[in-house]
Amino acid sequence: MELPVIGQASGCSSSGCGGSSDQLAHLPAHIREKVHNHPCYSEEAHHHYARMHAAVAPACNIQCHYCNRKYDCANESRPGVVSELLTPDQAVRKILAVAANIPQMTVLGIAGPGDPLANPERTFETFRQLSEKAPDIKLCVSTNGLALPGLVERLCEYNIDHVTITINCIDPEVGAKIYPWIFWNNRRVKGRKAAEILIEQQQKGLEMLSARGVLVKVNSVMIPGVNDHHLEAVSKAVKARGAFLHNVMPLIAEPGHGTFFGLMGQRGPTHDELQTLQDKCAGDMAMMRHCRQCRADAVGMLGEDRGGDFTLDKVEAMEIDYAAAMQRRAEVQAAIEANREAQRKKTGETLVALSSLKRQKKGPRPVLMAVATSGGGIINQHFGHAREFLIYEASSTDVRFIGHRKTDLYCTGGDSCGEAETKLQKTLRALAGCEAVLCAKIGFEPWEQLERAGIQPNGEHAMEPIEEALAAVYAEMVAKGLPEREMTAVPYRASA
Ligand code: CLF
Ligand code: SF4
Repeated sequence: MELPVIGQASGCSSSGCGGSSDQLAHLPAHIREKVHNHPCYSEEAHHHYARMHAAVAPACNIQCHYCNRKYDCANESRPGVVSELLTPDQAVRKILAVAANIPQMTVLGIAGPGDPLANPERTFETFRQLSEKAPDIKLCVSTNGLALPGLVERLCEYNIDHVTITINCIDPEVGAKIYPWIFWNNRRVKGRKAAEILIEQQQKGLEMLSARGVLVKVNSVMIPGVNDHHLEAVSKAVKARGAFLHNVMPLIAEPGHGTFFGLMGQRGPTHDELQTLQDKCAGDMAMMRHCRQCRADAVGMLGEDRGGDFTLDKVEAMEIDYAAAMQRRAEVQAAIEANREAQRKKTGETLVALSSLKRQKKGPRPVLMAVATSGGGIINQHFGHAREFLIYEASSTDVRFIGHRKTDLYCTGGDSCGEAETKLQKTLRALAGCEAVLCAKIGFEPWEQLERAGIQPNGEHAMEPIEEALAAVYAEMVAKGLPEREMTAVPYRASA
């Protein structure tokens, strides 16, 4: 499946982090067409378009040490986790209902809760019905890759243009520490041999898909001390075999999730460790940095989950006129594209704010900034309503997207662990290392506390495009003189 799981299952990105205007401009037109409205394959698109997952695939053919699919919790947001397992017929009804109610939903992914290709009949029946009933929806699948080579033809039959393979290693010695077993040719294979077979199948499947022009994204779970040193080599290898994008995601491991890594106390990476590795891999490969490690039944924009609005009983009660919905979808998506084009032009013009800095011989140091947004590529969220912040690095050369931080997913892991913290304290912790936070509005108390923590709140750029506003704030900070500053490392930790 997509990200690892209760822990995570196998998730999905873009070169989007680089800058300012159209990140897809360098791609050939037919590829741009495939990714321009895919929220995972294009960082820019994730501000505007939504995806949903159909949880039709319960079984898995391997075991990952970061996965436990039994877990379900309203606050859970890791791949592999679902509230309702659906039949293909139920899934298609739900997808049509979501498409009618969320016109910016452009992609349907099957990502679990097990492995979609270990459940080929359920997966392909869902794709078959959808390709007939909702041909405007892009189809996407995420797999561990074990069964992939044998199913490439069927994936192509339904025009599935986007496939994610979770590849955590290319060395069986490393693999044996991540995968205790696989189910292969009707028997369980363990240890190094299991990893060898899995790696071979993953690489073969990747080559076959690339040869057919399918866009393959590779997800890798960064597991400190296990495969972190190895993922640069993975990035090179998958690029050589035609992967389009690499998504290095942090391990999520908590004892309460019941995964092997969680119970063994295996830690996840810090923000800095993750970013450093992503930057190293980026030398060879386009990187995805906006992944939200979605549940296998997620619905909505990345980072939000509207699954509760589309439970089976609610869907059954809905009257859906899909012909009318198609019309509305086309209108809404045309308006989004017009808006994106206008934003790109405006940002291109106003990034001029950086142009005087670019001319300096030794540019000023970069600055991390946080943004509160509810989508649309603009600063439009109240500080107190933000459940996550987008993190950007502004420098004299560009404004680049670094990642996102959830306000309730962080902990230093130290003595304060387990103590009751206010949401504001958690938010301050999540914003460690940032020097400014841009939002639509902010109250007096958080303003004071942010300033005390060395983070400058800024509500002056409400409703402005994100990159344009960040460039302007950076230019102002430089003009006032940037103080020396050290970064703080904050580990990932899923909330209890
Ligand atoms: Fe889903 Fe994955 Fe398709 Fe996206 S998710 S199957 S490519 S439609 Fe996206 Fe979610 Fe990250 Fe996956 S944010 S976990 S990368
Ligand atoms: Fe879990 Fe299977 Fe996905 Fe691994 S591949 S994370 S075991 S569902």
